[in-house]
Amino acid sequence: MILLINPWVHDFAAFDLWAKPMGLLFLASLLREGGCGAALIDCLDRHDSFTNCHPEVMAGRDKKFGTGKYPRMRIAKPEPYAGFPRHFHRHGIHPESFRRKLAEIDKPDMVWITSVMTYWYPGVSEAIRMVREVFPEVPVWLGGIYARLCPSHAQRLSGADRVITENLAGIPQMIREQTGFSPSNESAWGDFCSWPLPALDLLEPAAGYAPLLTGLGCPYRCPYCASATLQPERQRLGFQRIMEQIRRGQEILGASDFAFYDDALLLEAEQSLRPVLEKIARDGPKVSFHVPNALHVRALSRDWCDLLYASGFRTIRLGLETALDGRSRQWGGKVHSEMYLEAVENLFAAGFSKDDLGAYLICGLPGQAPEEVARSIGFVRQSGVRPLVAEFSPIPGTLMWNQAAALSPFDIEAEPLYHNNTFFACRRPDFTYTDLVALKRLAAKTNPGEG
Ligand code: B12
Ligand code: SF4
Repeated sequence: MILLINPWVHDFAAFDLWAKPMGLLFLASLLREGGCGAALIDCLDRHDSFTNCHPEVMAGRDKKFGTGKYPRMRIAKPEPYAGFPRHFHRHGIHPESFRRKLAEIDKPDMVWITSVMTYWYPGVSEAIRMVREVFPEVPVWLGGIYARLCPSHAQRLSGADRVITENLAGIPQMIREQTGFSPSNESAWGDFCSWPLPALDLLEPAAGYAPLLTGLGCPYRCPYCASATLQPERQRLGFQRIMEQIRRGQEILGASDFAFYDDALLLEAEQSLRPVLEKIARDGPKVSFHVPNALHVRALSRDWCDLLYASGFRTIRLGLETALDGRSRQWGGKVHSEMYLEAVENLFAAGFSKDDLGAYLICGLPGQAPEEVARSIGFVRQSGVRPLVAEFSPIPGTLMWNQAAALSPFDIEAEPLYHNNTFFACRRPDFTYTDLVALKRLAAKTNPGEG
């Protein structure tokens, strides 16, 4: 049996914006299909009763559409954040609850830990330390986004026996070498379209929502994004697989809210997502879809917007990044302002209200001036949409990484904590942390249409 662990988030702030450990859920289903048992401990379970009753914990709280606040405990700030004027927290279950869950489980043959943001590595190391206390001889493997973007840091500091950076195709062979057990479904591992459905039954049933992934990769190469490094190949599921994911989310979790994790949900979706949404718009089921990761604005033609509305999309985020067309071209040209205005018109005409919509604007990129962001905020507000400022966070392996490293007064190459968007490591004399805070306030200040 392999024990899968979704570790804590150590951060200034974290909110469960439909965040589930999708990678681990797919791995669990691959393992089971191949004949190997799998169990999950989710340190980010918001409804853990031991945790929410514990006097040291600020309890979690449910919010709209299945989202919510994680339970959290104030912890000491890591040294690189000394002097940064924010409190620091461990988000997720109480460590004692984690220890109890480990103690209740039969000794696994291996422990697999995932990782998401690079700057969340302290939660990963803490989980590995505690696993070692309970199962000192069990091999611990670490995979996921931090492991792939910062492999040498993870090898040195995570405490894992092995850091996995390889494509899943090679994992069955590694399992065989480690345990002597051969998964019977070896050929499925390397092909996303052959993966079994994610093991939603391992999530706590009160989750309230289900994650959906209909495709991997993105055809664009925006210089600040790691999509191409993490998922170099484009693959899309067909009608049947997507419908099954939705049906199982309803059956297993009782979910009526679904969040898409795709990097490029609406691109090349004519033969995959479109027929699914057409069927749902026509015959049900009545569900709500949310897209916390931005949609590609260029895909939002009138008929796509009508379809999104009719099939139950409720939270739409648009990837605008900047309203300055020159800048946009420089950053890969995924959208321009006229295209954006047309998309917004289509969304409103389809029936969406301003409460459903938000447009991401990236803030603080190398070379960008605060006035550019302020202008973009004004432009988005004028269009009737809520501007959402996303602080630039430098990501290893991206086209902009070297520029960010040269610009930042902090050692972002040696210390992943500096990749934290809240910390804003690329602050500089002509784009200060105070500028960033002021821009965030400006974006939050007035309601759409009032600016
Ligand atoms: C969905 C998503 C979100 C969701 C939630 C994600 C979550 N689960 O918590 C939401 C919308 C909330 C989100 C928010 C943000 N995100 Co985000 N997000 C993603 C996205 C698109 C997909 C992640 C995912 O679930 N993939 C699908 C699963 C199947 O893949 P996976 O987890 O990698 O797992 C696979 C392998 O890694 C492997 N694996 C995983 N674990 C293990 C373990 C073992 C042992 C093994 C063998 C294998 C293995 O197997 C899996 C199957 O192949 C990625 C981009 C990407 N393409 O990865 C960005 C990404 C992770 N996000 C990123 C960023 C910057 C953010 C934000 C900071 C944006 C912002 N400025 O606001 C916020 C921060 C959120 C916060 N503070 O709470 C960056 C990461 C930056 C970093 N420094 O690490 C990414 C990489 C995008 C980018 N810009 O390049 N995000
Ligand atoms: S379009 Fe979005 S997912 Fe694709 S590379 Fe650009 S930021 Fe990343």
